[in-house]
Amino acid sequence: MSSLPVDDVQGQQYFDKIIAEDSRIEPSDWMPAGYRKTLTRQVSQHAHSEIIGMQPEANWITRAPSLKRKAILMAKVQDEAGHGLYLYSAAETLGTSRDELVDQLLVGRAKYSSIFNYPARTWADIGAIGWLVDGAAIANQVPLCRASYGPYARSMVRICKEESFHQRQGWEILYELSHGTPAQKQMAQEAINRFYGPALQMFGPPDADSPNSQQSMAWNIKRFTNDELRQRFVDMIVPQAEALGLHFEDPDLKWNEGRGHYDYGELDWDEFKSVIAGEGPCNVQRMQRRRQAFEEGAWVREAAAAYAEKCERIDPNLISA
Ligand code: FAQ
Repeated sequence: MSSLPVDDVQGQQYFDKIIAEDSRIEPSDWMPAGYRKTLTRQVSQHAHSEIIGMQPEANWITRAPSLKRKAILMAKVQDEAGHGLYLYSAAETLGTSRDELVDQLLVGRAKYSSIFNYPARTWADIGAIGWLVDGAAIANQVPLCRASYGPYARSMVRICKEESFHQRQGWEILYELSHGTPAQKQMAQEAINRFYGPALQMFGPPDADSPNSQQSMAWNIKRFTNDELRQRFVDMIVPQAEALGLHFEDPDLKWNEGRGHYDYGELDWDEFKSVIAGEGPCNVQRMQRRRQAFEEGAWVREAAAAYAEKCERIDPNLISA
C-alpha cells in the first residue's frame, strides 16, 4: 500500500499518465519532488551557462575585425543574455526564486558548462565557439524542445532558433579564415584544435558515469543519452570541417562502415573533472567577473524594485502594462 497522502497518490497517477502519454507537465501540476529538483538543477545550470558563456565572446567585441563583425557579435552575446533570462524564468516556475538561483552560482554551489572555462585566444576562436560550441548546444538542445516540462521545452524552441544563427555565423568566420591567407587558415585550424575536445565534453560524462541520465530519460526530460548526442554531433561536424578545408586532430576519428558512424578518440575525462571542480584555465576569472558584474548591477535591481513599488502604490495594474 502507498504511504503517500491521497492528494499525492492522485498527483502521482496524473503525473505518470502525462509522462506515459508524452504530454507536458505545467507549473501548477503536481510533480514528484525529484522531478522538480532535477529540473531546477538542469534548467538553472543551463541559465548560468548562458550568462557565464557571454564572457569569452564579449571579450572580443572591442577587437572584432570590422564594424559588421562587431555588430553581429554584439547581437549574439545579447542573445545569450536573453537565453539566460528565459531559462531563469522557466526555472523560477519550479518554485525557486531567481535571487536564490543566482546566489547558488555566485557562492559556487551551482555548476555551469565546462566549455566556458576555456579562453578565446584569437579571433578564430570566436568562429570555433560559434560553430562548435553553439553547434553542440543545438545538438543537445533540439531534443530538449520536447522535454516534458512545458516552460523549459517552450524556452528551448526560441533558443534553438537563435543558436542556429550563432552556429552559422561561427562557421562563416572560419570559412573566411580558412579561405584567406595561409596564416589565417592556420589560425582557424589551431582554434578548432583547441575547441574540439572541450566541445565534445559539453554533452556531459560518458553514459556509464552519468548519474542523472537514466532517471531524466524516464521522465522525458532528456531524450537521448550523453553519448548518443555526442555521436550525433561528431557525425555532423566531420563533413562540415571538410567543407571548411579543416580537419580534427584526432587520430582515431574515422568512418566506421559497420556502425554507420564516425569513431572518435577517448576524450580527456580527467581534464573535464578538473574543469568542473573549478580548476580549468579560466574558472577563477569567469566567477570573479560574474560577481563583479552582479555587484555593479545592484543599482539596476534597486531601480527596478523601486519602480515596481511605486507602480504598486499608484496603480497595481501599471506594473503588468
Ligand atoms: N559542464 O549525470 P550527468 C550553450 C555535470 S549552453 C559542467 O550526465 P545531466 C549556449 C552535471 O551537471 C551550454 N558540468 O548530468 C551558449 C552533473 O552534476 P550535478 C549548457 C557538467 O544533467 C553558446 C554531473 O556532471 N547547456 O552552450 C557538464 O543528466 C555560446 C553528472 O552529469 C546545457 O546546460 C558540463 N559539460 O546531463 C552560450 C543544456 N556535463 O548537477 C553562450 C542542458 C555534465 O549532478 C555562448 N543541460 N555536468 O552536480 C543538459 O542537457 C544536461 O544537464 C547535460 C548533463 C547534458 C549538460
